[in-house]
Amino acid sequence: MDNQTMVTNLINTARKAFTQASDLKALDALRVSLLGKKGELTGLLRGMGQLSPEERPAFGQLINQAREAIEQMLADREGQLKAQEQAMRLQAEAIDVTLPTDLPRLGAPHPNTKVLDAVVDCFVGLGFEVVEGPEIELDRYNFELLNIPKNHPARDAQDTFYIDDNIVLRTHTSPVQARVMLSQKAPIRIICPGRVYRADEVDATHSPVFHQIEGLVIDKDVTMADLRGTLGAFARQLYGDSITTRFRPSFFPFTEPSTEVDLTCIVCKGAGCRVCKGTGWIEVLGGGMVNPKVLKACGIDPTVYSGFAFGVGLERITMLRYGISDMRWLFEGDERFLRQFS
Ligand code: 2U9
Repeated sequence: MDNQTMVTNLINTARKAFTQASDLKALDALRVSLLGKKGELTGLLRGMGQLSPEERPAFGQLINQAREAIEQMLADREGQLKAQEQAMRLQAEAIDVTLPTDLPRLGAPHPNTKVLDAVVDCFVGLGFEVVEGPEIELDRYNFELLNIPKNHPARDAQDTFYIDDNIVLRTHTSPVQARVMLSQKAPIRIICPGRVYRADEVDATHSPVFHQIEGLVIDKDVTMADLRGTLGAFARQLYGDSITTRFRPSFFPFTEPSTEVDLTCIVCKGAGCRVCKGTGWIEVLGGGMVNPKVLKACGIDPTVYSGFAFGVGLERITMLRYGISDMRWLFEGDERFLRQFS
């Protein structure tokens, strides 16, 4: 076999071997077997010693061409295999970002919070400010300034939690309003939401801890008509335009005259149903004109100023808003209940 044929055979065999090398390790073994010190090409080169000096340059050239061809094949195959390996690795390491994961468990606003936010929005829109005050109160602010006399049943230890003779857990948020009247000048336009305490047994409609939202407006020429307009706007904003108010005479020591305020039943829209016991109305609020005795006790001249006040139980309107039939759900922190308001 002549040299040319030998080299051509070597190149052809190498080409076939390169296509068969299926990974980088096999490719490296092939490189060693072809180009290494003990490799086939080196073996051919060794045979050069047996050639005549005239034959050597042509043979050397032949070997160099073969080396170049083989190195090119090696580089090409290496490129292919590297690309192949990378593609395989990318596929193996692929992450499906659409797979569901362990989501953090998000909380939800308490239904009381949602309703309170809506009430606050409504009154802030009417120009009221939100004021808070202490839950542990002096008898003076909780009762005395509000014209609740010493023998009044509300003062009884059966109804009120006493810390000592002089200190109580507030039974309403009215002491906050008394504090504002004593420390600020008219005009006053405030709502006072907050936690209040009464010595009640727990049942579907009572809790010893609940929340009130009370409002107070003091200015010149404030009348019952202003109370009607304000509570009408409140009813429409919270429950819709079809809801109106009905005022019935009542009595509170701190307002004179006093009124209980019904709203059109939000379930049947006045037609009569179980919730309104067939009357078409539900009792929701209380209110009235601030008793002149209270104005005076709180440092406001009742011959110059008048005012209206009202109060509403937050749990009551939350229950109506969401159709909750038992108040205990609002205090138990049961996630199955609370999740429904997220
Ligand atoms: C001052 C003067 C007057 C606040 C008022 C009511 C009527 C009322 C109830 C609603 C449901 C209590 O939570 S409830 O059980 N409240 O009926 N509240 S007038 O009158 C005030 C407050 C402060 C200085």
